[in-house]
Amino acid sequence: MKAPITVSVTGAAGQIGYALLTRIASGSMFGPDQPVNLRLIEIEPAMGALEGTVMELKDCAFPLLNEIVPTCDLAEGFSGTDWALLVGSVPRKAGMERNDLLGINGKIFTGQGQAIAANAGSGVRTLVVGNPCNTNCLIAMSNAAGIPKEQFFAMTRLDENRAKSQLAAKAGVHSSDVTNLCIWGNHSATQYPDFTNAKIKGQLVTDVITDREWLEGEFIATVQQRGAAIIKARGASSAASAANGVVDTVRSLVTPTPDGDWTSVAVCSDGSYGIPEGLTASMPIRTDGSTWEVVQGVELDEFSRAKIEASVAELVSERAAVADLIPA
Ligand code: NAX
Repeated sequence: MKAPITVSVTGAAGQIGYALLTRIASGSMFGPDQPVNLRLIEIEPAMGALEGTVMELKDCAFPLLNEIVPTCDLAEGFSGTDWALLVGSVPRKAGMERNDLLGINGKIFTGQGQAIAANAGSGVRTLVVGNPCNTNCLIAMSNAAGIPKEQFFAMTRLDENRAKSQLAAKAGVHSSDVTNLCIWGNHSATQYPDFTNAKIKGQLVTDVITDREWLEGEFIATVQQRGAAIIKARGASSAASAANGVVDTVRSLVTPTPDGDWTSVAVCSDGSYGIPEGLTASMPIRTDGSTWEVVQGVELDEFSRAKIEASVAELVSERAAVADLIPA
């Protein structure tokens, strides 16, 4: 039996946490022969609800679940962890401006970044899900002294999956037939699902779906607004699909990327594609299962470049809004 991997999850009593923890404990994230320890982090008022989630996890009697530690102490929560999944954050309430949310949640991620650096091993990898996830990731990374920037990620995989599903439905194929789909920029309504480089069964999407008006209009809008559409229909924000996005993101980072393909995740920009260095922006990534690289040479037409620039401009303004939370 392999040694267990330790996974810390913040916001563990929330709805994404509820859908995510069973997926991790059942082996969906790290495979059917990899035991896991779970460190479940919540704020004090949610510890009662977390206890309920812990009882359910125990009641599943998962063969791979080695240990569960519920805690509201960050040091305990991140102690010796291999993966920090930062899901918990404060939801946007009526009357709250985007910058208010950035400020409130930003403070959560300074503390968590520091606690990760102080308590996890230097190899810890962090995936930020709590919104605004790109900028929260930037804050956590900037406050985690000593942890390499390459080990911080923010989630845009749910958006990639949504985009693949929309293209597959339009073309009458299965979503697994869609490859090379990159979400560029911010996980927000400005994100750009790049259909110009995406492929269906190896053929360019634009050769399979010739309705360019649909691709440039309805397709992009549907992906950008999918979160809001789910809230409208369900009365609650996406949870199972978001949890699935977390599982897919981590799996894609720990297993080699299939030949010729790439995956979307927001990473610290190295300046590729003119995205300012240091911003946490989503782009096409390939990995051998341990180290990753930004895929170079993806051709971007004028339409794509304009869309990416708009999303990157939003990231620049978010970074400016939280400048006081980013140590020089
Ligand atoms: P919930 O409100 O159901 O759960 C959030 C949980 O976080 C709560 O249990 C709360 O007590 C906890 N929490 C708050 N502050 C905390 C802190 N400082 N430390 C630890 N825990 C804390 O939200 P849920 O639906 O689970 O969504 C969680 C986050 O994911 C939200 O920010 C949401 O916007 C974001 N999402 C991000 C997505 C992405 O693709 N990046 C998609 C889904 C989702 O919208």
